[in-house]
Amino acid sequence: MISEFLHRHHLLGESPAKAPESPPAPPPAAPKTPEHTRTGRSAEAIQRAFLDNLFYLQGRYLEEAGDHDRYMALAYTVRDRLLERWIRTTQCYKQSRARTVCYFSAEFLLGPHLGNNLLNLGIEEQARQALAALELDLDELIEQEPEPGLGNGGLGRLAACYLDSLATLQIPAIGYGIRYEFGIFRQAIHDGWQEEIKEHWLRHGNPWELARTQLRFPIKFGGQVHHSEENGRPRTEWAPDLIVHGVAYDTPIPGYGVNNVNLLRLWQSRAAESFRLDAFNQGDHLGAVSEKVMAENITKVLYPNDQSTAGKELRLRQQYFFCACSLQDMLRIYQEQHSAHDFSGFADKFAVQLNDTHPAIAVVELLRLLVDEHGVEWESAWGIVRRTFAYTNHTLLPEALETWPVELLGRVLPRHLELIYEINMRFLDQVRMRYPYDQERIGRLSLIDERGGKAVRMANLACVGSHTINGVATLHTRLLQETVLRDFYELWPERFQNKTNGVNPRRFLMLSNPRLARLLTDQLGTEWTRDLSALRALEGRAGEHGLQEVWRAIKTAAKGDLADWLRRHTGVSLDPESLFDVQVKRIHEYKRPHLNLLHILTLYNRLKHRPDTEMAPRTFLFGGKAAPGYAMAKLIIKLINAVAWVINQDPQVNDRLRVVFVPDFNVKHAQPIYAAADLSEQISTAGLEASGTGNMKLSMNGALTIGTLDGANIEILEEVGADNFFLFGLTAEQVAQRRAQGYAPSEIIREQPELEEALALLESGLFSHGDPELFRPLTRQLREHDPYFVCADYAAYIEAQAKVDATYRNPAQWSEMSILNVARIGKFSSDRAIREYCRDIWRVGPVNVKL
Ligand code: 26Q
Repeated sequence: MISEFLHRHHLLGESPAKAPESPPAPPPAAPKTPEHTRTGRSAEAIQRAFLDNLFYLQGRYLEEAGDHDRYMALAYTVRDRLLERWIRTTQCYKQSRARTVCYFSAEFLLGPHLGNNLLNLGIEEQARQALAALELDLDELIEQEPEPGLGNGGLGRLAACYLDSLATLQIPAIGYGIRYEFGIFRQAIHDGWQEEIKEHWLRHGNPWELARTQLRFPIKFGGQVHHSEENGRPRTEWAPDLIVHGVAYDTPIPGYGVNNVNLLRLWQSRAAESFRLDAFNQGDHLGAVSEKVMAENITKVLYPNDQSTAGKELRLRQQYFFCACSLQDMLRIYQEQHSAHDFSGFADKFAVQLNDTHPAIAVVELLRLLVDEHGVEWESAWGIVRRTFAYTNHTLLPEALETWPVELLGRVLPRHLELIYEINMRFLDQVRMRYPYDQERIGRLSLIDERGGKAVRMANLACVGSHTINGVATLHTRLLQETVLRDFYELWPERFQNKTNGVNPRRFLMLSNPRLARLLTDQLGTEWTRDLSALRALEGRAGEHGLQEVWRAIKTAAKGDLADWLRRHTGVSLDPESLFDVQVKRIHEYKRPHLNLLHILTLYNRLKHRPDTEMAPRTFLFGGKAAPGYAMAKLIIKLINAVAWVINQDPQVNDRLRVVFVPDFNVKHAQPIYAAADLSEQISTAGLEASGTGNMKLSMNGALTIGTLDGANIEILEEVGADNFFLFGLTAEQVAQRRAQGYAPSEIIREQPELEEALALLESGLFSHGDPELFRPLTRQLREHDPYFVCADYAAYIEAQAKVDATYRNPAQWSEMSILNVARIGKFSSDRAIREYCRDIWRVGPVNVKL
């Protein structure tokens, strides 16, 4: 059975057919009554639609069309098939009067749509056939799509996984965010250094969105607030000095294998045409034009730093802009369906999830809309707010906790600052009753940090305005309760929950790794695609020789694909038989890519000293972007590339060691990397990675993890078992202890000659054309402060890596462990995570959509 599978799918040879399900079907044949061109799901209807769109939308005959035209024609063909479901979904949701989840996020890192939408609609095979009959290759068209990079990393990608799962679980949901004109920069590597290239992802048009130009809201900025009285009631008027319009752009989010198609609504800023007309007419042309530029700048570009918060005014404007648009949109929907004056049912209609503090200003904005614009009493308005919002925290790094200088917030959002002070006064009155003499605690809980330049603490605002606060992995939630949010936990323990992250198995297994997906379906049926825990059925078979053989063949084939791609894009050639050791993620010191490098340098030194050292040949793959202003992260990228050059050219070692930095790591490039990985590097300093999600994606694709007890690694280890995980390093508690005791890396370096030798090699100039100073900032930091405990974990890491090597040299053992990893990874599906959010936080249920 197994070997039949191998041969049927050409797993041992090259070029696989890609679809995970259904056997090859006959060429397109016209059904009896031809299906509608815009909605039919047969290969025949899809082919007709494709040719129609090619002609009528792209203005091309097949013969003269380029790849881009073909991609667009197919994209429109798929969009048409989404539209009827989308409209039907809106109707069904409206009729059901169900509660709608509104996921507020400054980032949605969706990745390319075409492959995903074909898969979720269940028409991939038909599309493949339709194109094949025209001698076109579906995968080549899928390859054409540019990545819409509207996010930095984990947090943005999590939002995208959650949107897919919400639709798949048939939950009425809207994603609200920003339509950045420029997403995350494209990373190029020149002379080993990262260069940032601006990425105009909309240049060739975006077939996946519909501009709703009629759906626009005015958003105010700056100016003054006037207080007066009207019929004995206080009246507040905000006279802004700038009004910007927010225009809605809608993207359909189809669920997998259901008719539900949910909505992602992103806001773009436009100048309000009439606002400065008077100025323009009075001759202030420049003033009017500069305001237009100012207005349209708001959604121009995504901030590319993922773990630090430079208090930039434009960032605050972005945050407020999208929250204010979204809340006005929700009030409009509410008023269409309910009374226009009674807002007491608002929280029953909507559940808002705040994706970190980036949208936390929404708490104040909803309060303002209710109190100032709809005349709701403070107490009831605040009750509505508190029942509406819930807040997810994604970080423990103190430098990543958002604050806004009071001066800045007051200038951009004067009314909001007043409201924040009022919320704070009422909140602190409560706190004082509970802790009458505890001034320090009151100071820590306050929404305003009064030390130094006053600043508004957005995490405190999010906590006060939410009914539920959650962390993203068990350890992270515990550390939140013990450290950053300790005072809030002591005050309101009942508000805290854990929701361990999950990832979308459709994108990160079915699309990323079609061979493995096909094997799983062949062996287990399709249940696992909707319920990942069904992979457990593989557990008892992990020792089967035949299964292991196919398992290895599938991995080797994926490694071959990646090697081909890398040869074309970087010129480096790799051996698919070597161990693919992968660290792909944003480059940050706390994730410790330099610990990985120290291991590579250690192996290099060993091979140089003892050329006959036995080891499984290894390919070290790195990928990830550094924030443009983060000098140390950029130096680490330079170092990875420099080490790669020296090692890959050195005939004494390059039969056993290869190093590659994959440029421009993004969702699209990630998929084939996940499929090809043998070893997943999850080596952050314990206590610093909130969860990690790449760890889940890699393990889901059969990579074994070498990792610390950090974030979700701990739960992955619990699931797959300690025997199937390479654990090393200090625990979060030990790190905290060592930090408190005063940690001195120099002592450790003295006791670890191989570590000293690796550092000395960096300082030798070998990787810097003889310049011993180039990497000095890095080695100095490691020798003197080592804030991320790289030296402290070095020995344990090297030892764990030796186990990796020994295990890999036993293919049966490695394969068994790999199969067990996949069999036991079900927990980390975003479907499981979303089910928990629905049950414990949002209290929402499914609405089935029938066509
Ligand atoms: C904030 C203010 C100003 C400019 C930028 C930012 C900003 C932008 C993005 C701050 C943080 C981010 C992104 C954070 C992030 O991706 N965190 C990751 O979230 C994942 C999903 O929960 C976790 O798995 C990771 O552990 C966590 O690092």
